[in-house]
Amino acid sequence: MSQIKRPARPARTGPLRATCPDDAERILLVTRRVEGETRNPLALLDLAPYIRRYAGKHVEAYYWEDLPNRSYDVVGLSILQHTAGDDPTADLLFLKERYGGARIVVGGKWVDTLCEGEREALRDAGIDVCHGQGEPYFVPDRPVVDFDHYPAWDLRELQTFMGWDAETQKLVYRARPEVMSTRGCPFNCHFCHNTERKVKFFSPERTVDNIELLLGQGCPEIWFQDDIFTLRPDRMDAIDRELGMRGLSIKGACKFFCHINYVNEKSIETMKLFDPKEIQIGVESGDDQMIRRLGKSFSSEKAHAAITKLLDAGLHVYPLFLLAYPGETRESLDRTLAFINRLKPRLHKGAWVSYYQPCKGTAGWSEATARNPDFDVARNEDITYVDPNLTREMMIDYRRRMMERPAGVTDPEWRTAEGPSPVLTA
Ligand code: B12
Ligand code: SF4
Repeated sequence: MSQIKRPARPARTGPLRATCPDDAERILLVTRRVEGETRNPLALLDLAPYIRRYAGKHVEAYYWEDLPNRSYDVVGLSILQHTAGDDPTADLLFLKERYGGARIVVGGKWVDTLCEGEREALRDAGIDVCHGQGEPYFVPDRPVVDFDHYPAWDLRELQTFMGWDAETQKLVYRARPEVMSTRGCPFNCHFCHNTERKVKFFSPERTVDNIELLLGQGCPEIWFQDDIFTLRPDRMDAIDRELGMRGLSIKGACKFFCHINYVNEKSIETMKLFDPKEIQIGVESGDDQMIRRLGKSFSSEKAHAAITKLLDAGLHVYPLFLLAYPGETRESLDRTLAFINRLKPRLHKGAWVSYYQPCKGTAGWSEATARNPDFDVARNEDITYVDPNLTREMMIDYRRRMMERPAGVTDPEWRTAEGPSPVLTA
């Protein structure tokens, strides 16, 4: 066992659901927590109770820094995306050594970005490779994932995922606000490695079970991570009704994403039911040609009109932009800056601007490789890719101006390019 002293849990607890016999196969699921990460590891929170319910196995889930000293039959590593500091292959070989005798398996979006040759090399090293959904890997007699009866998260996972508190410099127990009410996305943005085109909905009951669990753990707000949360107002309605029936409210204490193409009277009416603190909406660029290059199916005028409708309805919008995708020019950056400046007086905390990170397996990656192959993987606040049309200095300067707080605005929620994360020097 790790020597770490566990801080006390919050008093209110959520339900513990799945159980399994003592002699069941033992599975350990682990994932690295990116430095400074403050998010729920969704894949492991989903997989653990699913395996318990449908395969009756004993499952434990931990962050990498907290690996237990026990023996397991299977050890699974989940990787969403590896950052410059990690080496997934070295991690897998380390697990193989540390848990000698256990079957080692790797899964997660990172695996989906590998080519077949790279996956084969891992298999040759004695590692099982799960490409795609993990549920059928662990529960092979249920090859189609049962989304209708998908079990809700289990409190025990949340309790083993400890977090580092920068202020107190201590490990703390802290549930994060993220949930997902769907899987998959029907869109084809050229910067996104979307491997699940078909949208599958979890039941409203399961979504609300997860919300109840997080609220019970003291989460002050709920953040729906689905890019297409507003795709089906009837599903949002059903979640709202289920919350009401249980006497729960996340009104004024939730955030979600919305898509420009799904802003209409019905969806706005439903969004208002939730009284969201914030609606994030991916615009990505204010330049029509760049919007097309990015694979989005709307114009800048349509985006402006959609955001205006949301603001007119009294909703708080936080638009998201992606800077320096291949083909970006000073002129397209100027159009994006003008787009943001036009909206800025009505935005409660400005706009969020990410630097483009080429992701393997996407159209953007192929373009970026052809134009300037010298890039790495990192957080979207770091510059790794610089298009030949641009310089680092230009990118830093445009991002600063796009995120600048107007004179007189004192709202601490307004996030500028300088904070709270450190800015990379050119
Ligand atoms: C929601 C989302 C987020 C959410 C939550 C992510 C999460 N923890 O799942 C937030 C906003 C936090 C987020 C952040 C980031 N994201 Co994101 N995100 C998405 C999105 C839209 C959906 C992901 C999803 O469906 N999650 C649900 C879980 C359950 O699915 P899953 O992780 O794939 O897990 C399944 C399988 O992979 C498998 N599996 C997973 N682990 C394991 C382990 C084992 C052992 C086995 C057998 C199987 C297995 O089984 C799971 C269940 O079927 C995708 C885009 C898309 N449409 O796919 C991008 C995406 C995953 N994100 C991406 C990136 C780059 C990021 C960031 C790094 C952005 C950044 N630069 O800062 C951060 C990383 C944060 C982190 N370290 O976790 C990339 C990943 C790139 C890649 N490797 O392909 C994607 C594909 C988008 C893109 N840019 O192309 N993201
Ligand atoms: S960026 Fe969002 S909307 Fe576009 S394909 Fe990816 S998940 Fe879907």
